[in-house]
Amino acid sequence: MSKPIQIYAMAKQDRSDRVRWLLEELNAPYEDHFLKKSAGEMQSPQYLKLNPMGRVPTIVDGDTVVYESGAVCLYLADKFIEKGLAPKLDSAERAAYLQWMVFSVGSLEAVVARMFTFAGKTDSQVAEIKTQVQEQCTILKLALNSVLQKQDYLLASGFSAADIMMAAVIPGAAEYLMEDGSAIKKYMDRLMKRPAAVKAEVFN
Ligand SMILES: N[C@@H](CCC(=O)N[C@@H](CS)C(=O)NCC(=O)O)C(=O)O
Repeated sequence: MSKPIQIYAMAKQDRSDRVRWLLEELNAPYEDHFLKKSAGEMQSPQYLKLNPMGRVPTIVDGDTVVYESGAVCLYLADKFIEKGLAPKLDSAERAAYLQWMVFSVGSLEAVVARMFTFAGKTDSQVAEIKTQVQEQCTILKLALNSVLQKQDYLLASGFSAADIMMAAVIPGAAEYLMEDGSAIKKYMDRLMKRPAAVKAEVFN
């Protein structure tokens, strides 16, 4: 058994959710360290040495420190590549896998995160943000539907770390991405029931 991966987070439902879900799927040991923002722990000199932005998640694996949830999941799926949640470097599916991993944070989460910026905004500003998110989601769904209407997971070979990244982000804009009966809703229904996701409390 490898040494436990140390996860720094604020709560199980922040962006550390995807890291914990992946580690549960990999059956790899980990230890959580929940930082108290109100007590200044995100900005402590010790934590800033790990993540100079004072954000979470960050992982420590022996001498290796990684932050940015997408990079953390890429790193962990490769570290335990024998578990089959990342295609090998010479696999024909490696390119699609990298594409979806980057899409999940770079394209999808960049839009979905706007749904969490309503504090202090007027009703008309909120309505404007929602309109922009809806417009962007319409475009992003073209990509997701192109695969999910023909297969159960992002990769034709089956479930991978890319599904964890995507499924952790989609519910943030459920009203624009998870319409009843849609391929994305059915995809989410499959993923949300996975025992590792339930154990990691990703969708609580
Ligand atoms: N792109 C980064 C985003 C990291 C991020 O913004 N995390 C939030 C929590 S989910 C955070 O640390 N916020 C700082 C704060 O609330 O002070 C990632 O995916 O890891």
